[in-house]
Amino acid sequence: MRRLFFCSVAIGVQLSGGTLWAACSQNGQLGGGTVICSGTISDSYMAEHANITVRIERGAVLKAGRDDAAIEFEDDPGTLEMKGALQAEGDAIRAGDDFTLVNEGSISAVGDGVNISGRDDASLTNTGVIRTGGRAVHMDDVEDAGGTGHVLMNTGHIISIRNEAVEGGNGNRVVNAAGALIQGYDDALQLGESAVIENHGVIRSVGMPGEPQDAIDLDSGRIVNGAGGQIISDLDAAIDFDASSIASLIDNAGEIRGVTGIMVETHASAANIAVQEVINQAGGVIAGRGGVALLLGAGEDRLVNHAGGIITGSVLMGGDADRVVLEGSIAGTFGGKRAVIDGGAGADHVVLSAYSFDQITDVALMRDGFVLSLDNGTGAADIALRNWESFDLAGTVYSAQEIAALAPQRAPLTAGLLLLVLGFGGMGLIRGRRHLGAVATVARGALARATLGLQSASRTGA
Ligand SMILES: [Ca+2]
Ligand SMILES: [Ca+2]
Ligand SMILES: [Ca+2]
Ligand SMILES: [Ca+2]
Repeated sequence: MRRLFFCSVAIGVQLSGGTLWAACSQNGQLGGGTVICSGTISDSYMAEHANITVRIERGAVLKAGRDDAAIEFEDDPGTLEMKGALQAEGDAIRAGDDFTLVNEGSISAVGDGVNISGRDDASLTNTGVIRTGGRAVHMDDVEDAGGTGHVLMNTGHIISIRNEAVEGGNGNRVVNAAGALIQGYDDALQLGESAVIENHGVIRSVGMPGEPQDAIDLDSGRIVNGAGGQIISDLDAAIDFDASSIASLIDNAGEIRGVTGIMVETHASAANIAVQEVINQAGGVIAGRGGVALLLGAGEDRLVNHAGGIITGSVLMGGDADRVVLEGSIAGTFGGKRAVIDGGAGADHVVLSAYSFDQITDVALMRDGFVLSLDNGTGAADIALRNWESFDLAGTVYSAQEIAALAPQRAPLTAGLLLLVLGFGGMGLIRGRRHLGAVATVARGALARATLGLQSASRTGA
């Protein structure tokens, strides 16, 4: 670490572009005071004592090489008031516990922007720009030490062009304001357990080809995505929960969109077994363009879709006793073409508050469920429901058998019979008996849906 010990009176240094005024004042070097850097400085700066505040003045530029951070705080705590620019070939800032950063300027680094990995309890406020090749904000643990209690408030831009934008540990809080951006090439925001995330701006993962990544990757926590907030992954899940047994909540009034919308790790070796509660408010969008909007795995998960909330893709609630509440009328096919609302294993309960039993206009059986056609006067709607054990229609609860009994009697196509049909060669057999008329028509429809269901299951089984 090279150290700057300019005197408090600025001195001139010869740079390739001519003589520029450059200095970090000595006043405050011993702690408790403020070091002020101004001009253009081609060197790094180390604060060697606790309680030093370093202020990079507006218009000042610190250019640092690969070996040392542009600004390093050797002792805790330290404060950096960034109004100018840091340009680092390695990390821009390294600091310890209880670090405070207020960045109103520009931080660029080939390495990390802010590297406080292994440390705790930082307060980071960014209203400017942090743009890096490494992690823009690296506040993770190191071998399970540190990484906790950080608070990151962003009203500016935090961008990594080759890595995660923000990587943290457990118990971190991140607020991304309206108009603000957290963008990663890898995950945009990767946090551990008990994260608290509030987004009104854009959190987006744009890479990486061949190794897709998520907008938010976490173990557990609370995510509030306000109206106008966007959580977007170009190549993978918008929100991905890794292994955890701690319950999580997502409250969405904005947009959550990815190849998959919200998903949990389901691999047996590292499965997320926790409760996910998802509330989609009026105007909220949860969309998975690969076909699955929500995949919530084990745990007694909850989904409430308020009237005016939009879900595009299948909803797969996974193991354990799950509950889905769909408020308001359905426009067309719930979830879109081919979407299935699947309770999975366990005694699952679905609520369709805007439809009564006598507003079911048709029931078409499919494997482990049926497609309900509905009309409550707002227009024809349908929803494919699989693996649900009880149904609340306008306040009255019905069993799957009671609803399946509404299916046309000419086609008592039980799951067993359907499997039999499939076993005999499926469509070919049915087509060969088209003279059976109504039976064949209904069976073909049911078979098509069952086949869809199988495709959906295989598509989402990973
Ligand atoms: Ca779950
Ligand atoms: Ca579940
Ligand atoms: Ca279930
Ligand atoms: Ca079930």
